Amino acid sequence: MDSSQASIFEQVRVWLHAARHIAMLTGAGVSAESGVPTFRDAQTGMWARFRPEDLATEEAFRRDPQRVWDWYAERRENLRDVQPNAGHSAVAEFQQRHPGRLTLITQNVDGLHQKAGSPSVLALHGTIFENQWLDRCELARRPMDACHVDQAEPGRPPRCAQCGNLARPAVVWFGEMLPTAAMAAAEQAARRCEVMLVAGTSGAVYPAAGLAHQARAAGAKVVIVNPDETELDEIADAVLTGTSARILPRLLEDW
Ligand code: BJW
Repeated sequence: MDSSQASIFEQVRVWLHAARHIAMLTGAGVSAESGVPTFRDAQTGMWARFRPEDLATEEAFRRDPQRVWDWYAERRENLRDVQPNAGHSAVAEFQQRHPGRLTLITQNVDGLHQKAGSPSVLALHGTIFENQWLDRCELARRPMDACHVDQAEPGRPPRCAQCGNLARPAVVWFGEMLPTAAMAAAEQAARRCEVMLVAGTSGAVYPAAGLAHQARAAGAKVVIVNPDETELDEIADAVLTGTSARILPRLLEDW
């Protein structure tokens, strides 16, 4: 760390120390050092190999459920043995040491914050490990296991044996609303925090990225942790250039 980064780092530590409420927004980059690919990184991101509109929309699933199901099945398989990294652990330990002080908001669907021991996580884009019904109908109001998904053929998207409804991953695709309660809690945290930490996200996807704007408008300091430039840098009070597994443990260790 050069001397200018070191002084920004110390300034951010002072803001964090003084803050009664901290909001933290994380994205795919915080899981990169656990071996999970991001979406938009030029060489390694998933969108370097796939087009989002072919995979992460309801239209794509309706057009070719098997293709989308296979993509999620492969990602679920790849995530099975993945472990949280030092960044996830630092956040979880901070939340445990300071109950109620840091509201963790994630766009990630990989469950690694939860696996690291974060006691509370607002998961704005759902979870990759669960399914939900594609369509609403009388039978589909029942829990998934009541609808005979166990009769699905291996490797095929499960269908309700009674009504034919398809199961889909319980994630938020483009054009879909975010879970109302999680989004409301995230917006409240953005409005009341004194520091908004934004780690491992390109800041390209809304309404999640808008939380940093809301925090800034309400008077919070916005701090970015990322090895590369992001779309939120221009509204940031401080940019800490580096990876989350390297920076977060030092940023959040006890004063
Ligand atoms: C590291 C690192 C290391 C690397 N350490 N860092 C306003 C303006 C413009 C558009 C819109 C708008 N409002 C809504 C929209 C439309 C759309 C949108 O945002 N589009 C933009 C892309 C243009 N948003 C939506 O459609 C959302 N829904 C919605 O708005 O509904 C409203 C509505 C109204 C009325 C009717 C109906 C609806 C839904 C968005 C859902 C996003 N879903 C996905 C897929 C989830 C499921 C899955 O995983 O398959 O969520 S897309 C993908 O992007 C995923 C991510 O959560 C999300 C954000 O990506 P993230 O996490 O930032 O990853 P990357 O790859 O972009 O960045 C990684 C970063 O890590 C980089 O910066 C690296 O440098 C960094 N990094 N290594 C730290 N070691």
